[in-house]
Amino acid sequence: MRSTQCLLLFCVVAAAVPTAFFGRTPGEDIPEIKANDNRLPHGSLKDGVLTIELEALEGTWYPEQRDGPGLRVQVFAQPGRSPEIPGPLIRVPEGTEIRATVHNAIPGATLVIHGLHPRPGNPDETIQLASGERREVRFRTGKAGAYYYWATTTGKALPDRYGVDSQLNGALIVDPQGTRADDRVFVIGWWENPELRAMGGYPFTKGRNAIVINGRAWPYTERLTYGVGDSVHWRWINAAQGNHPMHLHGSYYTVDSIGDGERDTPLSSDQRRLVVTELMRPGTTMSLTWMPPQPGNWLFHCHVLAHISPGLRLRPADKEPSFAQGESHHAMDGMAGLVLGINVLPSRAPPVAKQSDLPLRRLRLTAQLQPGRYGKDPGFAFALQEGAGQLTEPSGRVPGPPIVLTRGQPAEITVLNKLPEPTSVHWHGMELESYYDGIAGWSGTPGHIAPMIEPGASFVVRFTPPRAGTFIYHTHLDDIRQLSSGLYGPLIVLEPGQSLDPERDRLMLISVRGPSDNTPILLNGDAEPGPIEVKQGVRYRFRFINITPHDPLLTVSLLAGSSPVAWRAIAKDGADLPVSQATGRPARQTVSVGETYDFEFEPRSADEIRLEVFRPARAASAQSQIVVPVHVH
Ligand SMILES: [Cu+2]
Repeated sequence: MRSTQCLLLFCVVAAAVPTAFFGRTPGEDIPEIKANDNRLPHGSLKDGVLTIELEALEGTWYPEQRDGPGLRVQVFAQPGRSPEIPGPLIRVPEGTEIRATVHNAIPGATLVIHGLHPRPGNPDETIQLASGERREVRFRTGKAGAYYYWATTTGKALPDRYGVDSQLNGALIVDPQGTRADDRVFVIGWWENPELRAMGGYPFTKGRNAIVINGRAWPYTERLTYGVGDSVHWRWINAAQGNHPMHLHGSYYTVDSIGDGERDTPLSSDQRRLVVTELMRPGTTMSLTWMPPQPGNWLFHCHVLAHISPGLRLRPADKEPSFAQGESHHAMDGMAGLVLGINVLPSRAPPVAKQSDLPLRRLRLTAQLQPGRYGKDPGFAFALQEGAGQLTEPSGRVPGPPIVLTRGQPAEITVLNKLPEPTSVHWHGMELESYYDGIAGWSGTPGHIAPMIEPGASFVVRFTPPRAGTFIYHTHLDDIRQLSSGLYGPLIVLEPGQSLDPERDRLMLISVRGPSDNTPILLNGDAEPGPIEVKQGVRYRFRFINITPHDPLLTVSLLAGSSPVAWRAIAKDGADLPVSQATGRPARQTVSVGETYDFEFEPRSADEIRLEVFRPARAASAQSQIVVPVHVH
């Protein structure tokens, strides 16, 4: 029954889309493309020489299910084997000579290959092959690091490719001499529907895209399994268009090196820092280390909601075979694209429960509905209550009220859902147990998986914040709509004995107003906020939060005239910066989606200054900035 349904759905979908991009024409013989998990290096390595053959050809790719929509794309392949996305992994020790025979087997297309050269390298050094042409290239690797090769048949630059040649990518990893690879390599790819793109300005959350990790989109991406305390090493390559702030749930990771494909720069111990979100721009790479502290199911995903929305699926969400079987599986149905699922197994030693001397804090967070707040669309808002205390004004203000907790003090937050639809709350940046992480149908351990919070129901969350800093709470269900409708707020953790001083502690939360496609950005809920009043000689802590749905390149600046004033960096994503990085610097910072940054600012003179939040335009009509006068007294 099920497979018949799938087949039927596939036929309906396949019939509705043009064959120019989708699948094979009947009778045509083009190979099926497999997903490449980048475990097995290509070629034979002998006496310091790697000999490989790379063939560029056309095939059919199934980024979702094998019986889902297929895409006709160009790829790299090992002759005689199934072509793969990403292309064959080239992985050798530093100093190896690579002898690659490349062959352009794409009919009627000129192939321009980048990246088959020593590192650090020149991005303009390319190899051009006419259709049918074959050539041998020889080069020595150069410096160890994570790199990639890529090609185009449309003459485009890497961040501009989107259609038939968007998957001509492969990883090129150069290992330091004498080391054994214990890492995994992930290549981000993005195929975008050329017909929809040609229409211009269409909301790509409603388009048909394939944004993939190693050739597959969520929930068909690989499941990774680790144990608590393992030292996990990953190399990420963004061989695609798009800015992707990559967010880890439930714990921090450390970025060990960053690169642009031609150069890979290891960070010294002084330059490394803990993050829960790190922005990857088009064409960049990063290597990271992560030690899972807690068992259970976790996610690593892009925080640009358009890149993980089910609306971008090739098979429209309403035509998806449902994963729901009795209990909710929001995690499978409700996301797509750039999401990786991780199962962490418990360690053999039982965890040592830390007792706290501090009394349990009991809070209640209520999600409420405000009909007609955004024209025909309702607004959503959070209200907060502590113990028997007053509910914060349920006036529908966004952001939600700050939840202020204390490091080391256990908190119990009852999330009560008064919306007419299910919801779920994620405690962004918080190190907690998987069950409370807020991904309905995923968070938790086998047999103990967190549900959605149904209308009228509540869900009790328990955690003890292990560090003081700036965090976020936000919905993680029907994300684009629920988030832009108002379900988010700042989550601040203070050191024991401290209280939030609204004079010195300035929350700067950036979000959007309402669920339309082209909605303005807000600073603390306001599109045109009033002046900021500060006093000379007083030390302020500015806590910046970007919880917009799709604005990964927001930049905040404190300017005097056209120049930034000075501030001191304190923390990123809730973790204090190491002393070597907690330094004074020009007051300008890109804050990507899902990042938080804390800066200390002490006004020194009564100069006229202003705070600017700059938003690179996504669409012609999107408002580009918020400018707030800062009055120094
Ligand atoms: Cu993304």
